Amino acid sequence: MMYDPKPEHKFTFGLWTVGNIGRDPFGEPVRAALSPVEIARLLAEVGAWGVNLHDNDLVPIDATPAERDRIVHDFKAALEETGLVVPMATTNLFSDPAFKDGAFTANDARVRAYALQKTMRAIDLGVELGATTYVFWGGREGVESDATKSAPDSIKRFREAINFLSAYVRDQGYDLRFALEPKPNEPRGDIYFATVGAMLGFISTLDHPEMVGVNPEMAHEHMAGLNFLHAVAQAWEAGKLFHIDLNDQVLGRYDQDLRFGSQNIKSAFFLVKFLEDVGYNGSRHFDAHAYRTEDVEGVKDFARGCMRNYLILKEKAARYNADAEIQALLAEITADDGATASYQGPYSRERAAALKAASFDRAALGARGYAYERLDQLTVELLLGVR
Ligand code: GCO
Ligand code: MN
Ligand code: MN
Repeated sequence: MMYDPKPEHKFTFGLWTVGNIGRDPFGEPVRAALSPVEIARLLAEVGAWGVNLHDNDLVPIDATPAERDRIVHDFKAALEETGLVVPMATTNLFSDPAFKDGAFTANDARVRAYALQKTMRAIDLGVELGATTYVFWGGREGVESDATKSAPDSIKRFREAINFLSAYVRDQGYDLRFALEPKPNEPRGDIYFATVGAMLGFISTLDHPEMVGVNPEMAHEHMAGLNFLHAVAQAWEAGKLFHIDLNDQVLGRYDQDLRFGSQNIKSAFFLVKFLEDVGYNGSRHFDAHAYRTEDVEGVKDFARGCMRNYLILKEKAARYNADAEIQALLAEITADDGATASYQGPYSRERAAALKAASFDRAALGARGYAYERLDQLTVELLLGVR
C-alpha cells in the first residue's frame, strides 16, 4: 500500500518513545513498561526501520557488567530476529539525581567528570550496536536562575566536553558523528544553546566541527515560537543536518511530543516537502509518544500514525511539485526578465558603480501583486484533499 512504511523510508523510534509509560508531573504511569526486546518487536510489527536508544533505556544505570552483557546480548538477538537497525544512540544525562544541575555544565567538577565517563561508555555501547550518529541533548544543561551558574563558563564547559568526546571517538577509530539537539526549556527553566541557530554558531567554535552537526526537533523550535522549516533549511544548507526529531507541539503548552503531523499540518507538509526535495537521506526519527489515554494498541496506532502522516505528506509534496497551476504561479512569482542581469553577480567596482547609477520604478515595484493568497489557498486545498 502507498502509505505503508518501508525500510527505505528510514523511519526510526527511540526505545523511550513507544516505551513511554505515560507518567506525567500530575499522574502515575498508565501503561506497563515493555522490555527493550518487546519494544523492538512492537516496532518491527508496525513497520519501523530502526530503533534508537539512551544507554539506560537498554542497560539500567545500576546494572553489573555481567547483567549489561546479558541485556546487550538479548537485545542484539532481538535486532537479528526483527531486522531492526540502531542508527543513533545517546546518553541519559538527565534522569539520575546526580545530574540535577546538569552534566557537562554542572557546577560540580565531579559531576562533569562522571558525565564524560558515562558518555564514553554509552558511545562504546552505541557503536557496538551499529550506531553511526550520536545525539547530545542537554536536557539539564541550564538553570532556573542565572544567579546559580555562569553562562559563559557553561558554554566553555560544554565545548570542552564535546572536544574531549570528539577526540575520544577519533582515538577509538569509530565511524560516528555527533548531532547536537537544542531545546529552549523543560526540564530546566532555561537550557543553554536554545535553538538550532545557537547550536550552529557553537559548532564552528569546536576542535572538530566537521564531525558535529545538529539534531533539530520540531517541537523544540515550536516551543520557542520559531519556524522549524527555516531552522532545518539553515542546518541543511550548512551541511549540518545529521539527524532529525519529528513530532508536533502547540506553542505555549507543556512539552507535548505529539504524533507527527497531528497538529501543525501545514508546517509538517513544508518540512516533509523540504526533506524530500533536497534528498535528505538520514533517519526520520519520531521523538514523540502516545497520549496518556492509550493502551499498547493505542501506542501502535500512535507509531503507525507518525509514519503514515509522513508518507501522506510526502505524496502531497509530489502532487504539489506536479500541480501545473501551482508551478505556473511559482514560476510567475520568481520570473526574471533579465532587466537587471548586468547588476547581478559577485561584487566588482564597475558593477557597484553601474548599480548605484541605475534608476528603478519604485512605484511599479510597490504596486505589483504577488498572488500569494492564491498560491497559499491552492496549497491549503491540496492539503485538505479537494485538489
Ligand atoms: C526531550 C528530547 C529527548 C531527546 C532524547 C535523545 O524533549 O526530552 O527531545 O527526547 O531527543 O533524549 O537525545
Ligand atoms: Mn523533545
Ligand atoms: Mn528529541
